[in-house]
Amino acid sequence: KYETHTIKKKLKKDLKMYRYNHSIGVSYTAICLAMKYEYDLKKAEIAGLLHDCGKDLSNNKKLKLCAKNNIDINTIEMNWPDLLHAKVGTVIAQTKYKVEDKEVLDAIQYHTTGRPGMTLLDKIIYVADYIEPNRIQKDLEELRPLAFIDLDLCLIKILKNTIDYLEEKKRPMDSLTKETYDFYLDKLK
Ligand code: DGI
Ligand code: FE
Ligand code: FE
Ligand code: FE
Repeated sequence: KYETHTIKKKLKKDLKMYRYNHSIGVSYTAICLAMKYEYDLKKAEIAGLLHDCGKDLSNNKKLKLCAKNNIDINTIEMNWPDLLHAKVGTVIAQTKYKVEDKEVLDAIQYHTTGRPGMTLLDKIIYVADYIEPNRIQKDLEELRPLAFIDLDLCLIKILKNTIDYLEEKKRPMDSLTKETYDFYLDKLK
């Protein structure tokens, strides 16, 4: 297992500078949410740092890495390989960053689509990814404080924004994105 300063040093070489800065932002935001919701700070920090560790590989390399590691690729991912950076991230987190913790690996795997029945760490990383300080969307004034008041409500609002965005851009939707939204909307009622 690596110390976080070692992880950061390696990560800086794997990512473009802006994405490295984003990852640091997600990491500290995840730590803050872990403080509020009483989760393991170290695990939140590591998941935040590594959630996008597979993102700056070429799409070709992403597809190859999945093939080599027997990772299922659905049709949406085949047509939109950027979605694969989450699954690819779990492979790199295990091989290069020596992460073994299942909760950390799951949080990386589901950080883009979410999943029904998300763990607390899944939610922390999903939300931190969207609200971290380097992000500039206009809905953040509402969502940043909300994350520290009602994590599930914040999660649903981010899912809704994401789905609206995908529809507007006519991008293919992964079934998990929709299933996650339906699952949490149902829980809200
Ligand atoms: O990697 P980041 O940019 O930090 O964040 P992310 O991994 O959460 O990716 C966000 C992007 O992923 C955003 O532009 C919306 C997109 N996305 C989320 N769910 C889906 C999706 N894109 C497609 N095509 N289909 C989805 O279901
Ligand atoms: Fe990502
Ligand atoms: Fe996200
Ligand atoms: Fe991210």
